Amino acid sequence: MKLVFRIVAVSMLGLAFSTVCTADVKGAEIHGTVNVPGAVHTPPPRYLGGGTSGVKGNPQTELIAVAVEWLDSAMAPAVTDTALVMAQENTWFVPNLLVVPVGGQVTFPNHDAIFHNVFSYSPPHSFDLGRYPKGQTRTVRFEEHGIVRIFCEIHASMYGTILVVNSNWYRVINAGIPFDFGGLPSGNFRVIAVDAAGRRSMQDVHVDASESKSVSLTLK
Ligand SMILES: [Cu+2]
Repeated sequence: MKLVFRIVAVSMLGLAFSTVCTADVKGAEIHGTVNVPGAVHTPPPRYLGGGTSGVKGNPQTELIAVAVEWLDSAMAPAVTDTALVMAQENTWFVPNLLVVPVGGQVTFPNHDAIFHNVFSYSPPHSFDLGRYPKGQTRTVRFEEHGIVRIFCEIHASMYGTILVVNSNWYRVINAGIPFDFGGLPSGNFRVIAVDAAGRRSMQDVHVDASESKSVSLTLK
């Protein structure tokens, strides 16, 4: 009698499990667009110490980092030991926008013939790497999720942003290009978008299994 009950219970569990798996095969999807109101302020051209190249406006300001964080799970994102790169080039941070998972690293090589500094006062991770010359680099590991604004104390025109996400669903897109994240579990998500100037937008959204939801974010 006991054995029969156990077999029935196990097969019911198996049925429930396979039903969940079937429903999650496609997964939920969040897609949408990020609206960028007006152009980012572009500082005037700056000239390097060597005097060889006048530097044009920052061509990267139309990039947007976008991610969805799963609010129902504290699961740590997958991280590799490979650091992303935010270089100092022609008195800019290049690229000046990155998105990294919590625990990820960013390296800041100086490619210019002048000294630069890299610092942030942002609460998720304030740091100051000091001044260093061409050919040197420093690496920072980001352990808290949030938006980290990056600056150089020597050159006020240098700015960048690193979006640190507690998620495996993230990417950098061009402004105006729709994004989509598929294969999501059902549940509650926070969609986060930020640009290099630190303008941001967030929206919470719930998706059921296999549901596809659209969001529209406007950076402020
Ligand atoms: Cu600098």
